Amino acid sequence: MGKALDGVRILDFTHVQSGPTCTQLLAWFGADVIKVERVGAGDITRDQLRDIPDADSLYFTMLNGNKRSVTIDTKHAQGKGVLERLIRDCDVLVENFAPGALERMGFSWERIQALNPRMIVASVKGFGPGPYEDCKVYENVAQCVGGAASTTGFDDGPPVVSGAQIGDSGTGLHLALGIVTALYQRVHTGRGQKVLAAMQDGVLNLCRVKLRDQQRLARTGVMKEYPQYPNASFGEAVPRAGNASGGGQPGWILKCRGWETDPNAYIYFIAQAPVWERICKLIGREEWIDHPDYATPNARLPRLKEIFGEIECWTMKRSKFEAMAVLNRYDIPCGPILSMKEIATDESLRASGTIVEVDHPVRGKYLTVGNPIKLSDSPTEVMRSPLLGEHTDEVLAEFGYSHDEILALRVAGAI
Ligand code: CAO
Repeated sequence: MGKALDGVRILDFTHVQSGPTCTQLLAWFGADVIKVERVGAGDITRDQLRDIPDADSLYFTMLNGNKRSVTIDTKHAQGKGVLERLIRDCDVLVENFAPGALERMGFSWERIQALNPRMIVASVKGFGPGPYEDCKVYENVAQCVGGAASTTGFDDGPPVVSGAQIGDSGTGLHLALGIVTALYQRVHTGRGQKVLAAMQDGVLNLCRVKLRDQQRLARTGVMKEYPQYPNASFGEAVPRAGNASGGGQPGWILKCRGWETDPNAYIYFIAQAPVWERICKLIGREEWIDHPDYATPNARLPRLKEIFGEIECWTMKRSKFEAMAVLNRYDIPCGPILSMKEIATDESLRASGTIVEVDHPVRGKYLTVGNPIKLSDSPTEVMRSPLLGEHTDEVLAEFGYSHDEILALRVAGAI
């Protein structure tokens, strides 16, 4: 079966996490992703957080599957020549260098356009245009400047960053969508364009419910689904909401059996209005079904702490999986807190291809997260990450270089 992006050639200048997430997705959809790396060194993550000496790190291998690796010294005159040839015949150039690095290499938008007017140039940067556009940015910086950190954590503690890499991988996802959209527009216009995904913007996009809340707070001075209500005061900015649900149905994390020793013996419980009666029956509080203090969602808002306390008395008598099984029987939305250990061995995630084991010639078998987006006509086959420069000769030959020319480039230190 063919792949959705068959025939799309991507010149991949990305490194670390945000850009590689994007190009790995495009590779899973069938694009030919040619990762350009520094001669002798490669993507810095190849040797960051190593667990096996001399083997590419999991940081690298889990973000660069299904790609080909070529090494080119883009500051070498002959290396630049090779790049020009690649630019002429590729569809997309993706990069997440520090601001200005691509221009310093000699590849401004104008220069790339002159070489290939159909080329789409896609970039991740920390910030969009403005006072910080020249700044380097990493994941947690993006979480802080995009509104996530100030709204995550508990009211009596400092701002907290999430384990979900919404700054890096989240922005990579945004960029991938921008690229396929630009490819689609090119079908009609025949022209390439610039695609920019700024990490601050990407995080803010994922935090838009908090900007919603900022405006509600400014208008009404209170947000009744927040744990601060009714016993604590609100300030001028959206506070940290602990584990409160970000939507219209109240939720909280509740202890389950074993919580004293197991840090993940908890379940997320949503007191969804349509199943309120079932919740009351299940926990043995039938009198709440019609009681005016509990019968309606609005009446319950000032009593959420008490209500979740009562529900917790029920969940604490069960393991998180037992609670999940019973609650689902009653159509009550909930989710056990799964540890990474549990996720790594989850059979259904393996069966669906969301967790995949691949074999690497140096490190052996490793687990990776497969394509979370499933296309019925474009199935993903997750493949291992390339070794540094593994495909330099192969790719250069495809772009018309003879064996002798490749040898000469190598001797000159350009590849
Ligand atoms: N051959 C020769 N030189 C190369 C090369 C190649 N194949 N590939 C890269 N380089 C050079 C670049 O040209 C650049 O040189 P100059 O600074 O002299 O122009 C140099 O390598 C370093 O690039 P960089 O500035 O992007 O890398 P850094 O480690 O200093 O910064 C990062 C890393 C991530 C902070 C920065 O790239 C950045 O802010 N990127 C945009 C935001 C982003 O994506 N952040 C997420 C990263 S994941 O947490």
